[in-house]
Amino acid sequence: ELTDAEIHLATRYPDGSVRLRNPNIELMDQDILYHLALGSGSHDLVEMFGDVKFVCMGGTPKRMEQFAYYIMEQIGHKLPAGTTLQDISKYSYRYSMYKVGPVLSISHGMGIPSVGILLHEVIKLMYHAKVKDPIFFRIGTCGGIGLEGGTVVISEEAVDGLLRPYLELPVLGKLVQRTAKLDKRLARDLKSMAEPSQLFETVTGKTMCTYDFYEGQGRLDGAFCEFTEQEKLEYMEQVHKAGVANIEMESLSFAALTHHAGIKSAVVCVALLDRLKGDQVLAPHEVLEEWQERPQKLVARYIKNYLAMK
Ligand code: R2B
Ligand code: URA
Repeated sequence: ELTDAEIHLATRYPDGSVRLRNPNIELMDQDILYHLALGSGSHDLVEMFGDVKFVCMGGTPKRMEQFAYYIMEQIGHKLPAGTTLQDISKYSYRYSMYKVGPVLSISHGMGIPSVGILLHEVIKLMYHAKVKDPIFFRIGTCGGIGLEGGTVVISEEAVDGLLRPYLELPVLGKLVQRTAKLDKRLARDLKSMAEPSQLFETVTGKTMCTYDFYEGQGRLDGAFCEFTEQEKLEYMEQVHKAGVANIEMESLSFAALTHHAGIKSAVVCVALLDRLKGDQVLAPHEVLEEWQERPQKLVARYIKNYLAMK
């Protein structure tokens, strides 16, 4: 097993640009990033994306559009006169992508398959655009374990529903396993920048990533349920004891694929409820809206600070 630093070196070119661990790509005369509605033949990807430093992903197109406007204000970025923010991937009808100076804000949809497809194409985009040392963030929502709704959770590592710290994917009839590691330093730096708020807490912990929102997260309120509340709570206590602070549906793929590409990444999610107390998301719309801004604010603070130190 290689250390983080070794993987980081082995997977990047000496100048920090993203190295693709796939010899086929450079042999192709063009690479179509189908789900982004972009291509290396049809677009000048270096010109369009060469200045990117941060890639921020979250579930919904609306939230990522809001984040794009928010980060624009925070870093004082001005759009060229007479232009407005455009969804670069609009014609994919799959994901939305906004670019604000060095920041990309992209929606990833729900679940490991959706974020996985996106990551393949965004990592290739970084390679084609010759971006150096990009940092990836997922800003999302989750269920907390023993945490009040509104609590922000910074992931230390991602585990699956069996508490295994890797992504498992069948490839050519065999199971391939990829370690789901996140950047420890980045997580620590984010934690140190957390708002000392009386209103909510920011914590760190393991994040459990599941293949389903209902049965896969031990909910009693799906269309099907074949376990008791007692069994659900025993499982929650067991994973809680193993260090799991929250449950969501993308971190495993996000951590595994960024780590495999030698890209630093972090996952910051706000808990919408405490899974020890219930299953339904009951908080009113306005409350949910405000909660979802919390991970955005933290990541924006990191980006702002990073750019100011340059
Ligand atoms: C959090 O919220 C979504 C499910 O409601 C899913 O994308 C996730 O990880
Ligand atoms: N997202 C999830 O995946 N689970 C929750 O409980 C809430 C949001």
